[in-house]
Amino acid sequence: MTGYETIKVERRGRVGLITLDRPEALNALNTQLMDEVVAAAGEFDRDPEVGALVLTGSERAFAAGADIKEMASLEFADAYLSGLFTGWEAFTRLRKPVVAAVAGYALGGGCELAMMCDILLAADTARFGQPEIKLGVIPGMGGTQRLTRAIGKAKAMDLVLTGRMMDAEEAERSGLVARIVPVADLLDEAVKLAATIAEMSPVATLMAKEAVNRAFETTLAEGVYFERRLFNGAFATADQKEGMAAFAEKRPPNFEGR
Ligand code: CO8
Repeated sequence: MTGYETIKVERRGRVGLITLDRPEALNALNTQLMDEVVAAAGEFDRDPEVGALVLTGSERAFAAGADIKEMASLEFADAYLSGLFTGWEAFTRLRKPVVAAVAGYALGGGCELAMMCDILLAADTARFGQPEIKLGVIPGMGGTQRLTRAIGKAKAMDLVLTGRMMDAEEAERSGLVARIVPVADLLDEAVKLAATIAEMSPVATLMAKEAVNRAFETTLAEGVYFERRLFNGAFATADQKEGMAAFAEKRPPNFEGR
């Protein structure tokens, strides 16, 4: 995992940590950064020693959006034919849980990238917004859809149509973020959270992520049916036997991922 120029990548125990690192542009998401994040995250996703990922930025910005300077002179055909930024779709197909640790600005594509993650942990300094309307465009990496699902139409319209930012308190109140922590503790808390997830049965963890995400793609009846199939399937794993035996024997489980 070397040779990256726009991100830093490290392992902390069973947690794969990716840090966006374009400080000169407040971590604006250009094509190189997208390709590097997708490559590094994909490697962690395939690594059996990794159980969960953390994606973070700097104290000043998680990411201040897609790179406006890269996009400014594009014509329709350039954007359409190149499939501009569609590489991020691979990020949404990661199978392991990803914790977004957000401090400072998470704007435009930055907010959209945070919403592609599975759990959003915010520093008290975090500020979220979809300011694309002020640039004469609209969100293009899922913002109108994921934000609306996360916080409902009223607030999504408010943010998308005015481009205003919301602070961490409002984001938590609205259901966008799971928890707020002091900015100084953000990374430690995010890694701790990911490490907790990484201690669970890997099979059950992937099943749980898959099942929750299904809720956004299907009807309630189909979603419950999908969940039941996975739930029943969990009884074919050694980890289910171990988890339930450990409970009965009043000891911590030792999951082997089988
Ligand atoms: N792109 C490129 N460069 C950026 C970006 C960005 N999104 N944001 C900040 N920068 C750069 C600035 O240009 C500046 O560089 P320089 O020093 O060379 O001028 C440097 O980062 C520092 O920024 P500021 O001096 O502006 O810092 P401030 O603290 O004064 O302001 C803000 C911080 C409020 C975050 C401000 O930088 C800002 O408003 N940034 C733009 C936010 C924005 O509009 N984001 C949305 C971008 S559009 C988008 O994300 C669309 C996504 C969908 C695309 C999908 C296509 C299919």
